[in-house]
Amino acid sequence: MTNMEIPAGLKELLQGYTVEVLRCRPANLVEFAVQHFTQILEGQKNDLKAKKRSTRSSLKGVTFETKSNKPKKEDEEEEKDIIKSTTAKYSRRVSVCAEAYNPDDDEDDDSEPRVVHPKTDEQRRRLQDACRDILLFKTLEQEQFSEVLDGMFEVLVEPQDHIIDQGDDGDNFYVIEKGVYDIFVQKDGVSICVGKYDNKGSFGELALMYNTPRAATIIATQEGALWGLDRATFHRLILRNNAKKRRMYEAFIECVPLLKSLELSERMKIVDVLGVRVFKDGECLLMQGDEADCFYIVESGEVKIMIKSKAALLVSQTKAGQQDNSEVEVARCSKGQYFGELALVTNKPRAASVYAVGETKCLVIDIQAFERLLGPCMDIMKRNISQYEQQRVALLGSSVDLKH
Ligand code: 1OR
Ligand code: 1OR
Repeated sequence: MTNMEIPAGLKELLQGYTVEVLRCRPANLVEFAVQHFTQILEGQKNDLKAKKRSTRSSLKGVTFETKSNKPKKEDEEEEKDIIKSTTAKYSRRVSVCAEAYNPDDDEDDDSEPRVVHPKTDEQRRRLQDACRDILLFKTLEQEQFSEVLDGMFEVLVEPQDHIIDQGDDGDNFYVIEKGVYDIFVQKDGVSICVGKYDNKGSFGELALMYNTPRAATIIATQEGALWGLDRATFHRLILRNNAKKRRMYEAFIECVPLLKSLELSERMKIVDVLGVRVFKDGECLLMQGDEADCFYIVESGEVKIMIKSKAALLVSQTKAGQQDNSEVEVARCSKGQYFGELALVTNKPRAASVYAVGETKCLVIDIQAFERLLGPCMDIMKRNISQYEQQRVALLGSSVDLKH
């Protein structure tokens, strides 16, 4: 069986090639492949030369280097090879997908000194609270997460402050500690408010991830506090982690039926921003009536959907021995299925409560990323939403029947 193993890096190589084919649409696939892989090979040769030239001993004094043990170092080298092997001429600045693998080489270099902004205990506590639910941090190892916290700095804001202006170059990524921030996007020269952040969340990741101009303007509507993370630290920690995330989730995400209609590059952008959460058996993921800010895909385990309504009440009364305080199970979702889209699509509170059945792992996507990336899947979701409606009618009907 061992000789059946897929060589490390093969997937990434083929994926990189596929992305470039989709993007450049070359007439001759074979000729394009020769060009593409020659570029990568040349890149690798240059990297090797550069590696030999660089005096690795000078890295020894850097704080974050000293802690790493051998296997981790090898892992990081492998990570860098993936980052660099996909850095072909064709993927420079143009392809948003490939850019994620392409952190600026100099900024991403291990020799970049680790940034530490000293904080009081009180500041660190506030920072930790603000970062607890930040999806981009959810897949970081503990050590990387604490490096991120070290690298963050406090930014106090006044009403009407422009934190980010659309079109600018990206400097920092921001986590919200408090305050309300409007999101404006220019459409045909007119600035339209497309949403807001209300005392939680984060923004400013796109320009840093994909090396693109700022995609929106973010304006504080009241006094507030943010935590900034500079571009170099974001690259070093978040982008490297994203390369790992892509490797971990690309196979799974390709099998999610909802996302089938998306292009590979679009699915990879979802992977870049998703977070992962693990729930214990019986834990409540969503509460009916709550305000919604996330969308979920089950990675492993199962969830049950429970509703508390007149219809549910009628049904539960008919089921002997059911003691669920008028909540009734209406559906289950398992691996590859999604939930939590209804409130985001209809802009209403959660229509049902959701509980883990056994330990359950979910991929989580925030509302802004949902709106930005899942537009093409909207038809499928709307079709399924209309089925909820039919089901509701069916349930009502059956409960009435049973009563008589
Ligand atoms: P950035 O670095 O481009 C602006 O700087 C930030 O605004 C961006 O990262 C996101 O973090 C955030 N489209 C693009 N960026 C958005 C959006 C958005 N919402 C928040 N940001 N859309 C709105 C979705 C509610 C899509 C509008 C068509
Ligand atoms: P949400 O954001 O409202 C609860 O949060 C989620 O439960 C909801 O999105 C759906 O993703 C999911 N009625 C309402 N929500 C449902 C239903 C449902 N099934 C799953 N969800 N019905 C069951 C249809 C089989 C209708 C019940 C009367």
